[in-house]
Amino acid sequence: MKNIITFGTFDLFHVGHLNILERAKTYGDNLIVGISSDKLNISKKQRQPIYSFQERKKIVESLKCVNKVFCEESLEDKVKYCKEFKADILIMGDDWKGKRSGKDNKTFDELLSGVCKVIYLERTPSISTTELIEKISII
Ligand code: C2G
Repeated sequence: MKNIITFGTFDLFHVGHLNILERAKTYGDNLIVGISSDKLNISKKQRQPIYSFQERKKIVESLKCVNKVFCEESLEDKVKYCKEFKADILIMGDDWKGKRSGKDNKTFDELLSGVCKVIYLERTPSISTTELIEKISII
């Protein structure tokens, strides 16, 4: 059984989120999703998510392509999470390709070398939570 892991805030859930989750699932048998806590989102995006962690968790775990959801408390714990869930592949949108993050300031490839494979999938164009907030706020 191949375990796929991915992470995100998944705020104002939209088709870009759905696309990456459904495509990630095709790489294995179990899709495990780390959802950023409200606190982590504030440190990542300098704003409170629109939907609380509980609401975002409820939406993501309702998807038939998702097998397990957990709370991502810190960007620094990625290695711990990947080992805990015995991840074979980390899959992220390609906005993360080459991006350095966390206190180690490492890319996922550097951070997870020897832990699990890392694959980046093309982001869904022209949709993001930030754009949705901007569009809705001017209606
Ligand atoms: N995504 C996508 N296409 C979009 C928007 C998002 O493929 N139009 C992908 C992102 O690349 C990411 C996932 O959907 O893989 C979740 O996106 P966000 O909720 O914005 O999460 P992010 O802020 O990237 O948090 O530890 C990693 C972080 O928790 C990831």
